[in-house]
Amino acid sequence: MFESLSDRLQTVFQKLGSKGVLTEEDVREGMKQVRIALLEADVNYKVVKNFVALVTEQAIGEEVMKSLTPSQQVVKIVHQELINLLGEKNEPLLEARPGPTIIMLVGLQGTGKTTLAAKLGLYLRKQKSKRVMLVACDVYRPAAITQLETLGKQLGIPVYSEGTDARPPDIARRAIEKARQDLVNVVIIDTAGRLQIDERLMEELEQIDATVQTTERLLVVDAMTGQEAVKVADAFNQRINLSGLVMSKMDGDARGGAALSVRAVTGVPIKFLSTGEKIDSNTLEPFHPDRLASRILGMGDVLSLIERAEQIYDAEQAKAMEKKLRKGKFDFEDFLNAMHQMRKLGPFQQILGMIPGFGKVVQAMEENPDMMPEKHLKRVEAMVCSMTIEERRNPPIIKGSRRERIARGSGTSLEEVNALLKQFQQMQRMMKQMTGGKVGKSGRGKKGGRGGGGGGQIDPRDLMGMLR
Ligand SMILES: Nc1nc2c(ncn2[C@@H]2O[C@H](COP(=O)(O)OP(=O)(O)O)[C@@H](O)[C@H]2O)c(=O)[nH]1
Ligand SMILES: [Mg+2]
Repeated sequence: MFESLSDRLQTVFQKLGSKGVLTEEDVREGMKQVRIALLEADVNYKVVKNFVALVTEQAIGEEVMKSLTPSQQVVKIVHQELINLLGEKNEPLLEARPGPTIIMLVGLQGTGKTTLAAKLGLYLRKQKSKRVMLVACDVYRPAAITQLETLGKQLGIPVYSEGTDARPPDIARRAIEKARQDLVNVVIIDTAGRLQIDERLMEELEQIDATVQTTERLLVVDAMTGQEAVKVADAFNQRINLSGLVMSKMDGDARGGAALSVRAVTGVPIKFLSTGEKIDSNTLEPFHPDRLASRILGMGDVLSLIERAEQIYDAEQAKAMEKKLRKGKFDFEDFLNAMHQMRKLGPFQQILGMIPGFGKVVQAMEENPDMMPEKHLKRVEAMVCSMTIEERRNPPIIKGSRRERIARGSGTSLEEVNALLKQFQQMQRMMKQMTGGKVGKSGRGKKGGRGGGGGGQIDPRDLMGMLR
């Protein structure tokens, strides 16, 4: 999502940047292009108009025009206005005191409510250490209840359900009683959807809310539905005082207009982005306006990447690996290990796309599958897997006939094996240089205590820093 918009905007700014001195005319022409780019991304017409007016007014101001880097100032203004448009800052979930916190998920059919119930449950348990309960209030389709129960079972999260005969407000009330008994912190209520806004559904949602006094009323918005999504959000908000929005299906190829318009039109904050059918901690992320704005402008999203790295970061393993690095004993087994860790971060091109300036690279790779790093990595992995344990631990013994055997075993060529071994040698040399002698000059030195033996560990943040 946003690739095409991101591309267009970057082209506009490149053009402005190539000019050095900017005239008011240049800025206005640039803003015209920005306007077209936003409209083509399906951003709401009024939102675009307002956005362009705000940016233009600031950009043709004297301070910008007379500054040393006018085009960069313009980018900065666009960045800031995008952040404002998206809601300024992350809005965390509200918590009820005393608990339990009650979250009601609402939205049209198929937007991803049930999927979100499970993702959110997992997120709250894993990241926030909450005891969670899911409640099945979509009583119109038996399959909906089974779906929630199956997800609950998979994740080990209890699901409260009374089948299809009870009324949703009553189910919700009894679920909350049960949650109190079981000392549950957060109750997530999955509700029914309709194909369109529907009076009876709205009444039912209002009744559930009136009965249990929900803490959060989150509307799940399908990002793929474009401007229609904005209309739906507006209609829901008129009836049910929404406390937040969740954009689902952000992994799709929609142009992104809904995500960019919905907050401005409804005034309701986006709280999460959901990016896949799979239920795991990589597919639900708290929404940060500044990060998305940076992503759109091709400044990358290093912060989200770091957060993700920290989630999978295994301190024990990192410490062990670091020790080996210091001794120059990093071998192919460690390499394989590191690769598996990295894979947990998510698909490679998605990770690359979060790094500033790599948006274009990712696009090129998607157009030319042979360039996919994933593909290359698979070949490397095959080669390493074709080595014996002894060879992995002691790469220098891999000579002539061993190399041929590895090439055959992994379905690669001798040249590839040679290249890999050469790269590995170079990497080892580089690592020895980096870790040998004076460590920790970069200043992250967390616990002070520099100088003493066994200092800091490898921190994913430092690794990310290297990529910048
Ligand atoms: N690609 C993608 N598919 C999703 C996402 N969220 C949900 N889905 C899929 O959309 C369909 C409807 O989801 P569901 O949770 O049953 O929607 P509900 O009717 O609102 O409860 C299912 O096939 C989900 O797997 C998402 O973020 N990305
Ligand atoms: Mg459902």
